[in-house]
Amino acid sequence: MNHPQAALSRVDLVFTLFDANGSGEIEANDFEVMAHRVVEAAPQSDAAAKEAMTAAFHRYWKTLAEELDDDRNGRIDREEFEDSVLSPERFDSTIDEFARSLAALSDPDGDGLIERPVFTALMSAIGFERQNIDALFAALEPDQDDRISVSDWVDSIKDFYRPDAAGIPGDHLVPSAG
Ligand SMILES: [Ca+2]
Ligand SMILES: [Ca+2]
Ligand SMILES: [Ca+2]
Repeated sequence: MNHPQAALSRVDLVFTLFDANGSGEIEANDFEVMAHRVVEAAPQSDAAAKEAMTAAFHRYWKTLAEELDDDRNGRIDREEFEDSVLSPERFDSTIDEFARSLAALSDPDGDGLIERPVFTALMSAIGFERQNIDALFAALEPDQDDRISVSDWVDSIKDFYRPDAAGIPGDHLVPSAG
């Protein structure tokens, strides 16, 4: 298999961010921490949107644990996690639900558009760096009122996890070397 370095860099970044409690491995607690942080960053959203986001995080962990925890110790180390690029189709529906929940949380008024402060708050809660968040926002081509399209963002989240995707907006999230 031939996976571009860009895809591996994205996977490594996701691993680092998902290790929200900094233990060096990904475990159930990381998803509790991350879900709490993300929901707290969306004060304008209603309870249903927050519950959907929390449920999507829980499903995400469940899928990772089922698919990647080879030694069944309840934790996923970096090596186990990198195997996710080998079988991306196993994560499609989980990532789809995650992307849609995150997008819904970012669009509390349901007009299909995301304002920059809302986007920045959510992406910061996930753990991305401000400069990378700004670069992604620019790549998603904000309109004259500085808003991006929900569907473009959903597409870019899903692309982010596609091993064969290269030169995509989500690559702006990966800190460049040096
Ligand atoms: Ca951890
Ligand atoms: Ca393990
Ligand atoms: Ca909106």
